[in-house]
Amino acid sequence: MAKAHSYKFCFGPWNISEGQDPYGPPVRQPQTFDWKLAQLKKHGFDAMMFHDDDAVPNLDGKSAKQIAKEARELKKRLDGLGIAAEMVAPRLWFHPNTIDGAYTSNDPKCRAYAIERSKVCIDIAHELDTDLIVLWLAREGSYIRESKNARRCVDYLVEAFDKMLGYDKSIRLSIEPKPNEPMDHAYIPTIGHALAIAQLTRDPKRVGCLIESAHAILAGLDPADEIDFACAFGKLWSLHLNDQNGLKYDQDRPFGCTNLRSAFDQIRALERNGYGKRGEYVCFDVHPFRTTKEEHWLDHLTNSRRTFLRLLEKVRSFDEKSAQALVADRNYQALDQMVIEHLMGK
Ligand code: XUL
Ligand code: MN
Repeated sequence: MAKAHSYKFCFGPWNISEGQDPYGPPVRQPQTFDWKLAQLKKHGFDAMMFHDDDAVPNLDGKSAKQIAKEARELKKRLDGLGIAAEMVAPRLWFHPNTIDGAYTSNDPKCRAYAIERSKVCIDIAHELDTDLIVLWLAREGSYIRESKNARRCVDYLVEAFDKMLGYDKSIRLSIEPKPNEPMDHAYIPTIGHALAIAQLTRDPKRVGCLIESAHAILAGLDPADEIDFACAFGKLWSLHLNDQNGLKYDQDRPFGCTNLRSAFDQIRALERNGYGKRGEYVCFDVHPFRTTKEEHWLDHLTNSRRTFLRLLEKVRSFDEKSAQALVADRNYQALDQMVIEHLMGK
């Protein structure tokens, strides 16, 4: 294991959500952005992650000058509170121009919109002093295979990434794969796909990835193995820890909620790769259960952080020497029970 280090934590304004789902309206009154910011530091978090329009609301109707001014004002407020901006992500799934995809839309005008919007996102990131652009490619996929040419869509994606990399030589793109939802199938469903497409771009060194536990599980993969795989390439630049109960809609459950052992294994993978030592954050992309009352509105975040820190102790106190002796003896039955006993405690 690498030498012990401490972790920095992060969440996004959308993680204090109001409880709407496809079948029902919000059940909590929206909180102000200022309130969300104030909670962050108070509860042991260090950074906030942003969609471009979390940072500058309604940006499609605003001039470049106005956007820069609002982003600079936000940066001042963040500085005043001692909060860093971890990343900025272009929201490429809301506007009418993104109905049939953004970078991979069949309509050239819509593809051009997506690229322009991504450049605005980069400008905002610049003002907020982060070089990390996260790309959750929400609508880059299809509902039916015949509607798009998947081969051409790879070219469109590379073209869009190249335009962003060329627009600002200091940014890094961190692709957040997800296999489905809202699409039937996404074109970049796993970390393997993200790192493969990075190689086709003009500057592969500046294209990495972000792993979300729930997204890996939805792809039928083990999040801990995905972490090790990305780290083997030095490409894990951000992380959305949460949990997911099987192959359903994206649940964004609190970290460790469904599978404590998997959460333990994810932290073990982070530890052995020294994740966080180069300034990377542990972000929790979690949502409250719809039943959550307003007075308990932050519990899914504070509990995820608490579970992470408790499991980190478990990882660091795991008897590696005995575990390795069992591995050498190929006694995985005993190793399995050893992990279970360790997690249960005495
Ligand atoms: C969607 C998701 C997003 C991204 C940021 O499933 O995880 O919230 O993390 O755009
Ligand atoms: Mn996410």
